[in-house]
Amino acid sequence: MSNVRTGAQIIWETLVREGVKTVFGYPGGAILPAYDAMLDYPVRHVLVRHEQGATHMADGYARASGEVGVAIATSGPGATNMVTGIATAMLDSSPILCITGQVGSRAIGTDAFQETDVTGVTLPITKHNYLVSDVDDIASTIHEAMYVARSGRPGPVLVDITKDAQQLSTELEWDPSDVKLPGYAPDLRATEAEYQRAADLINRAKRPVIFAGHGVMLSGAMGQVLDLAERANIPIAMTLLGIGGVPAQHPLNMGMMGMHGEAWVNEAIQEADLLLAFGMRFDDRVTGNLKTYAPNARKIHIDIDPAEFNKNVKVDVALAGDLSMVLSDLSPLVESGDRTDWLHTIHDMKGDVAVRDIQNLPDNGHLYAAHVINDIWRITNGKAIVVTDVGQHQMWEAQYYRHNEPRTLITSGGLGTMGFALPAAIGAKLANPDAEVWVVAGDGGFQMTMAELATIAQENIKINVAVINNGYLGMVRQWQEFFYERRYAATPLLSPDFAKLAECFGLAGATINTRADVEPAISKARSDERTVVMDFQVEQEDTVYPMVPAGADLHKMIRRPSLAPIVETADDE
Ligand SMILES: Cc1cc2nc3c(=O)[nH]c(=O)nc-3n(C[C@H](O)[C@H](O)[C@H](O)COP(=O)(O)OP(=O)(O)OC[C@H]3O[C@@H](n4cnc5c(N)ncnc54)[C@H](O)[C@@H]3O)c2cc1C
Ligand SMILES: Cc1ncc(C[n+]2csc(CCOP(=O)(O)OP(=O)(O)O)c2C)c(N)n1
Ligand SMILES: [Mg+2]
Repeated sequence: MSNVRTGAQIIWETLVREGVKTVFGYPGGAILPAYDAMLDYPVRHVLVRHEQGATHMADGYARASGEVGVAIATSGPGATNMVTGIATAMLDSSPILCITGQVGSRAIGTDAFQETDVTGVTLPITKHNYLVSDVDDIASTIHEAMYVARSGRPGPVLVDITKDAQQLSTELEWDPSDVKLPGYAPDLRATEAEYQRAADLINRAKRPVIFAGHGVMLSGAMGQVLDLAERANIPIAMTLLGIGGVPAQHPLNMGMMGMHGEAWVNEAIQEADLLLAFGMRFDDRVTGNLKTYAPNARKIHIDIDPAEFNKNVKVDVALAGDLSMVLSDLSPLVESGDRTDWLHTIHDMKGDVAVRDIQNLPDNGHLYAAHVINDIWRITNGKAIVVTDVGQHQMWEAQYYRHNEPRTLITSGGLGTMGFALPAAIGAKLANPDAEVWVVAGDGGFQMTMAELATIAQENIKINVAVINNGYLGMVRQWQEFFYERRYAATPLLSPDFAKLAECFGLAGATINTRADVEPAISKARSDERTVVMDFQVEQEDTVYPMVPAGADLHKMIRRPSLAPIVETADDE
């Protein structure tokens, strides 16, 4: 068979050779040649309802599977609709490939119909991007783009391909060998002396804490982290994106750190004499006031991206490289240690867990989001993949759903993109067809991308959707409550009847407003073959505790004032 192919065919042929089985996209003029060729290749195309959805689906696919997720769109508005999803993937180091059509190469720069300089627009929010105007460059560029997306610190890559490059033909030359790029060295190694310094600090430390970040899962170092922690008796704190990297039930796992982390975790960090930061980037949600952050602690930072070293927090030892590789070299130098005193101190700090824990509240007729999420956790045995949106419900999910497996919490941490959950869950489900997938979204964020319910219906996808409906843009309302004298500017939110809405799409819906109805609704949804949208009408002015106000000292948290009553509903007033 001749090796001559059109550029459009080469796009699919290279994607198939790269192992891509599913793409998320939306057609249009400049990508039409590629769409025409697609029909002849074994690729499942998921027609989205908005290109932002395609990028979040690719992102959800990548986060659930560890493989590169692929999204495709046309030029101009198709490409610009992808911007939010690309930035979301960039901030959370998620490997996605976005392919966009571009106007013909001769028309570039003429303000041609649907022309946008999308490589210019996405330059700061991609790990790398390419404009391809020569059919001979398509195969090698896609091969390189896939490599760049998944290697080193993963991230989004965009390949913009002109319409004429898609239409012209050439001899397909496929070179599957490793990509070598000048100036790009994803495989870094620290020196032996640096390893020894790190080991000495660990062996001498009396009050160390391991920070398990997103990099633990990205590098597949879960077992090694636990092994080190157990041998040296070091407690572990997780970032939001590190959740799942260490089993929630493990006795050394204290829980989440930071703005809405567990109070005792933040207190332990402030008292620690050594922090071992594993694949995390000291986000401002994690550190609070940098001037008073972990004042007594030496710091060891292991990260694949040296640009993260000393960016926010000055560290004593920085070990560059893939966490799993670094730990293979470091762990043999670490002595087993008995840190009973430190572990007891932390255990005592845990004493006031009930201050935040509203599980103990008797059923007082109020439905709290925490109850809904705790019930989802209990009934799914903690085994579901939960994809959250952004806001209060996201934090309650992190607090009340206890994840024991990696890649089972999928959430937009760095960009905090509302509208992420529903499309990302579609991607996660297609990456893991046998998994039970749940969306936990707010009434605000759900309305940003709920058109993707039509995608769910068309593709016959089964997920469970819990809308935590508090009638507010709750997280912003919470800031207004604390810092703007309860002046609720533009946060009260009217919503459609979500259950009826689901039915309009041919899906199932349910409305739940009492605590007793939560469990039966969850169980019924799980046994329904259709996607079910559950409208949980919860306490309207409930608040996420504890909270470190932005920029405040990490240990100066706002705590839940008392156990009962928590807050009156708007209806009670
Ligand atoms: C409303 C809201 C509230 C939030 N509150 C909190 C909070 O209370 N606590 C909290 O923790 N977060 C919170 N966040 C999330 C926060 O903004 C950050 O997204 C999060 O802290 C980042 O976690 P991370 O550093 O582990 O992951 P990432 O930002 O994904 O960073 C991963 C790091 O790992 C490195 N890495 C990647 N691959 C490897 C590898 N193979 N080997 C070694 N290193 C690798 C990367 O270079 C990077 O430095 C909140 C977000 C929102 C939207
Ligand atoms: C696209 C986008 N716009 C605005 C924001 C700012 N924001 C953060 S949380 C939030 C409120 C979310 O409300 P809802 O989805 O109802 O969730 P809740 O906090 O009530 O659980 C807003 C507006 C954002 N994160 N993303
Ligand atoms: Mg809300």
